[in-house]
Amino acid sequence: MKLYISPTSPYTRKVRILIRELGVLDKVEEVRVNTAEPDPEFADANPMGKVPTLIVEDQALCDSQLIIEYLQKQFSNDHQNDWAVKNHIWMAQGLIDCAYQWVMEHRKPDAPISDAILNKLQGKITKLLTYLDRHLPDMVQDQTYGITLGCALSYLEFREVRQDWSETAPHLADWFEKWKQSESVKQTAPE
Ligand SMILES: N[C@@H](CCC(=O)N[C@@H](CS)C(=O)NCC(=O)O)C(=O)O
Repeated sequence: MKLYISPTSPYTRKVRILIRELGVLDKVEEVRVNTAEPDPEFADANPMGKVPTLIVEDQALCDSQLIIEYLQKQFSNDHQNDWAVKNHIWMAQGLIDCAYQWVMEHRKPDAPISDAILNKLQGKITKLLTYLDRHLPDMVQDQTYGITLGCALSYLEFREVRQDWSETAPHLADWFEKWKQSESVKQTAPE
């Protein structure tokens, strides 16, 4: 399998951590791409031009959650059917989405940065952190949830989207310190 990656992408990191946790790194070739100037092979594989993209047999899987579900089915037979857990996975993904949009707002090439958009995103981030903090113990045993949440919190830190979140979410902050110690997390730190 070939996995198109960017080493700073939080979506990519979710998949890279899972691959290491499943012990299947030897089955995957990780190929760095520049999404701003995609090479033709990558552009052909994923018309959206986004990472991660997993090439498996002759098809391209073009979304991190889809790739995670595929890999779990192939290598661990781990299916999550609990809707509350699935919903939490999407909220943790929502935290990544808000943080990523916040970063993109700062990188707009021609338009001025909108304080209204930044404030709206920060408001959502606060609400998500509060919600996820409240429900942490019930959910965190789930592998996909833990990975998604860790990548989201790490991205807040890495891109300096939010500095003070440990006061908003003290349980998440404690959990995050432990999460950072695992080998798969250290190996995929953004560069
Ligand atoms: N929903 C997608 C989002 C992936 C995504 O937006 N990746 C970013 C990198 S962090 C990307 O490739 N951006 C380049 C672009 O949109 O052109 C997923 O979960 O895989």
